[in-house]
Amino acid sequence: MTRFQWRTAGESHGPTLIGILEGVPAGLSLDVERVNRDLARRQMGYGRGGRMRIETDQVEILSGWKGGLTIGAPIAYSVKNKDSVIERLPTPNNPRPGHADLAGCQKWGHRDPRAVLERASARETAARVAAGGIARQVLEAFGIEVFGYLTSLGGVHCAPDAWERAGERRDEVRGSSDFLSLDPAADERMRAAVDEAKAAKDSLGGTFEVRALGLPPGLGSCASGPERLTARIGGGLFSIPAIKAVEFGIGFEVAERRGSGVHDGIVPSGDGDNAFARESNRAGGLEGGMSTGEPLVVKAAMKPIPSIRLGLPSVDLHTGEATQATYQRSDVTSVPACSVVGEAMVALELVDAFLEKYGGDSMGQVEAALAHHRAEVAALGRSANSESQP
Ligand code: EPS
Repeated sequence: MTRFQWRTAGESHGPTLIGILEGVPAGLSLDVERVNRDLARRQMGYGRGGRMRIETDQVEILSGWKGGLTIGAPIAYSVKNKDSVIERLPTPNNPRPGHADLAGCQKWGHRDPRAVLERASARETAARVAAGGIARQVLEAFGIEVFGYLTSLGGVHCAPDAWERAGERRDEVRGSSDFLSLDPAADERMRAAVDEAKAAKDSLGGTFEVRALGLPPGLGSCASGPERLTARIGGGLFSIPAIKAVEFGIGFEVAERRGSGVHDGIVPSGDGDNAFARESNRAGGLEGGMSTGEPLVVKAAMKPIPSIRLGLPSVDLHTGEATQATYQRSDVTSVPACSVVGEAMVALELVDAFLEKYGGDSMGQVEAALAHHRAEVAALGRSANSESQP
């Protein structure tokens, strides 16, 4: 069993979403307002529907801290729903292609797709962002930054060097984009794409990237499949509703190039902490299912939202007759929000792997284990250097 665990519960239009986090070390100074800013960021993005004007997501920490510091006990929290109308909403009889409606009714034997969609709804991801916001604060205390941003929407792509151009100003640049991208110059074209899709009664998907900086080498393991960090981060991203593809580093392009054009040469770094560096980072920061110490770079594709005003072919669950899928209310797109959820999922997977490796009951114990490993990595570099001496 891993040291770090998280769970969420709650329906989209029920009274509240709740979450429990276990394994957060004692002694973390938890900034709740920062978690609330993460939640507010998830509500952003041009193309959201009416629901986002109703909700103002705020986390309430219910347990696991005292005087602003975590105490090592499970952290329970809630994010309340203002639109708590589950018992009054009509039954959407005609399942939406692309949503969980039909497969869920077939799974549980429900006659009412609402019994399925209330949990399948992306509303649940608000609870994940709160968990990820706490996970990110654990990682940041050890110098690790996790950063998600949108890279394309409805076929409109951001500049490929947007990350490099934003540099240290990435937080500010992302905050200035209506789409949470690092290329605000693309906003206008994206806004036009959203307006066109809306006028056509349709929806849009897109891609986002998550990067993690400051990771020590050796998180995860090659010793068994489920321990591989690639599987864990990939699984975490695929657990987000609507994610259809995930790529690490150059991703699918690995299949097109020769080995020499894929693998990242190992070179002396001249750095006393880690004597080994890479000529490139096409692997996206992972080798053998472990972190290499280079930045983690992972990209994901979100499909367009299945609630489409246009109405796709469906069948009435009660009469069995061909008809159109039920439409109630929806976003045109929520890829910007999904980039925030992706950031949270990567943070949750990384904190799990981090605490698995350096786990201790308190932040101080984790710090000591990390310092010990850092010293080992530095020593490996020194022995490599001394063996290369005549
Ligand atoms: C969603 C449908 C919409 C979205 C919702 C996800 O909600 P409603 O059915 O209330 O109009 O707004 O997303 C959120 C509420 C959220 O917080 O992200 C769906 O069908 O998945």
